[in-house]
Amino acid sequence: MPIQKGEKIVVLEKNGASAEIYLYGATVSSWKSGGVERFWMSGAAVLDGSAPIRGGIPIGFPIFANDVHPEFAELGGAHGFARINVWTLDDVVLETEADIKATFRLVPNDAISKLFPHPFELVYEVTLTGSGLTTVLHIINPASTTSKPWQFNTVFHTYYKVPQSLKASISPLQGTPYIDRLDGMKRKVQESEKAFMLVETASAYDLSAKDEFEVLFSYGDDATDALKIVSKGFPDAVFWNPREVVGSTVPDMSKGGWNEFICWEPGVISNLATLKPGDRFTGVQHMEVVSM
Ligand code: TA6
Repeated sequence: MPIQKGEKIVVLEKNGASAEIYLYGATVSSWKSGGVERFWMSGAAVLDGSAPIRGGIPIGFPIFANDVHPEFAELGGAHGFARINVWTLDDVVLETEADIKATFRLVPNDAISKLFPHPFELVYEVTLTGSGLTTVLHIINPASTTSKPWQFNTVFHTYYKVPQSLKASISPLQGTPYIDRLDGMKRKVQESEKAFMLVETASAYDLSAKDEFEVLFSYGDDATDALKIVSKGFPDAVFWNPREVVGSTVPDMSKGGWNEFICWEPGVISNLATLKPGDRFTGVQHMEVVSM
């Protein structure tokens, strides 16, 4: 079966690869390709729909984090309400010989409208091939005579599973400006070609110089494959790992979890984006397994 539609989880399969998506938050919780799980899921993750899922790809909307835009802090806390609401799966699933695509939607409910009193629609496409996964988020301000422009942040908070987070790296980033969220939001420039996760890091890289930003996610020098990650439409990407001192204070992070993942999170983060009635934002994240 190329798609299994469970009450809570949708499973996609294509050419030996698979992906699992919780309707709660439309959170992609697993992506297996080349016989390897590519996304990290905390052993202590809450999976009953009572808290955001710690792992996979939680979707942040309409806020990224309180330190970046404190004026948005009331919008569902850190990372907003999209990751803590149940999305619906469209009936139509598109399949070709090469891929399978499922689409998920979130529209306002009463609780959301109290926080964010704007008409909106989120449409999320997840496409699986034998070697790749593409996630596309459309954020829509529907046209109507009463609609007004509104602002948002968004993020694909992607947790990549790694054998050892100290060895993994993202490159090429040399010369890329970033905001250091752990150093008073100072603006800095990446000096080395590769960014490693040797200490606690929460840096928002500025990808806006290019419409399409490609990085190589390396598992380490001895790895036989790597991930090519391409993001389109997103002006930023956060590079995050709390390491032990902070990670051990996160209740749903399994002990030692910080050694097992690195987050590279394309998004609209350092500035709020504005959508006028009838406008749509589209952000794309494509991950492809490549041989080394
Ligand atoms: O994206 C990085 C970040 O904003 C960190 O600052 C960190 O707190 C993390 O996300 C996790 O946030 P969460 O709300 O899921 O605990």
